[in-house]
Amino acid sequence: MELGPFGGVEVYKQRRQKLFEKIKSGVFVLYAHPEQIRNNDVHHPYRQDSTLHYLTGFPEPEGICVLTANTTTPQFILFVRRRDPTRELWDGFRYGVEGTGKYFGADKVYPIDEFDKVFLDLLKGAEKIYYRLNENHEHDQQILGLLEKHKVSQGRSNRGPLDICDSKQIVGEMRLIKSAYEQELHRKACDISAEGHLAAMRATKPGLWEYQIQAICEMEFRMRGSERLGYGSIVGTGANATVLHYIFNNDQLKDGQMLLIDAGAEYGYFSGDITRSYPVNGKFTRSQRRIYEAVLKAQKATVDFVKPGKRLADVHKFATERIIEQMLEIGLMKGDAKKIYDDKSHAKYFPHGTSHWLGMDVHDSGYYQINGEPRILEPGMCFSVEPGLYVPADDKEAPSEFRGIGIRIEDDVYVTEKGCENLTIKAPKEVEELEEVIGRVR
Ligand SMILES: [Mn+2]
Repeated sequence: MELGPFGGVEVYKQRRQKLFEKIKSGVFVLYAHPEQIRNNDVHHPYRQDSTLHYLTGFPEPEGICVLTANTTTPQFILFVRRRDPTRELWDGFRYGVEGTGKYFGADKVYPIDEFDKVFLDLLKGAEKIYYRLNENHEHDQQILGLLEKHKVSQGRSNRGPLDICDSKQIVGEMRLIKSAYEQELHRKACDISAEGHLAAMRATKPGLWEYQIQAICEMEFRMRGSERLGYGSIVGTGANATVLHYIFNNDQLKDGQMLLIDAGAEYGYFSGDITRSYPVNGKFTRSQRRIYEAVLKAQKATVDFVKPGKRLADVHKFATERIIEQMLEIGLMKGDAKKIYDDKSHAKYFPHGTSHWLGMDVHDSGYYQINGEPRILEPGMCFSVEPGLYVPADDKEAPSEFRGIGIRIEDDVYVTEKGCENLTIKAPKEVEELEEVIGRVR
């Protein structure tokens, strides 16, 4: 096992440096993600909170990161679990106080059980604290209790407790614009994700089960160096593809159906997010091809539309207009395009947004609006472009040829100086490319 943070301490130090400048005379406090119980004494696989990872690279649960800008020199302080031979025998290695100090570049490291005492000292002279409320009740109790003690310790001041600002919003704005190094990691996550989709396509054939296709896709992720998934994979055959967040993945692929896979690998804590839809038997029927190409045209036009100065709201409006045009073209809807847009009746078949921020979290941090206005796109922002059409199997209004078909095509794009870069183009999406690879096990 390689010790220390992924990629070395320097990158985390630079991020903290930027944050110190923003928090001025405040104290910033952030808890590690708690472990989650699956059943009895079995835990879900542990993954660190993205914001805590972003600032420290520290991978363990039950840690707290404190950044103090109220001191003469800014301090980076970590509270961590003590080493414990018995617990380590059962649950594995811990850095402990000494190891954390050695590998993570902290100015000071304390055992987590000393947090209450030390934190009160750290609050001296602070003007406010940065903390995310309402994410974890126990953490809230601890912090609010300490703020009350801090207030009492000031004697009669007529002041209330210190002001609380949100910790994750301030870092979220930093995380939204990715550095060249971050883009490099993200590009790799997207490459690996595309390779997983390609492997799944090659293996797809009637008779397999959704969870088997899932396993092939995820095995390729892992074999290419992805430690874990960016999110739970969605593999839906036939009408299962019309369920947006289908999670059962336990149905059998049948000849003549379309298959939808929404899956992404994580690399260096960055997540890919790709969706592809294609015929189980490797050959589009005429109807499948018509509805597929309707979404494909809208999706490609929307990727081309992305450039700095536009807003995500513009991207969504553009995608929606293209999808409506295409629905009218293939006869999925009838009527006037503008009227459909205005009364939102397209939402019956295209019910979700076109994009979300993408980064260390698949639905990444960063404001979507500033002062109530959709924000302007800038180089270094990354998001998904994922229009879709979903026709319920029992929809009497839709032409029968399209019933029970769900199509989503999703790529991940970076805003560049002049336009955008599509990071997931290696996952085939053209009809001819798909027909070439489906079922062709290497
Ligand atoms: Mn997505």
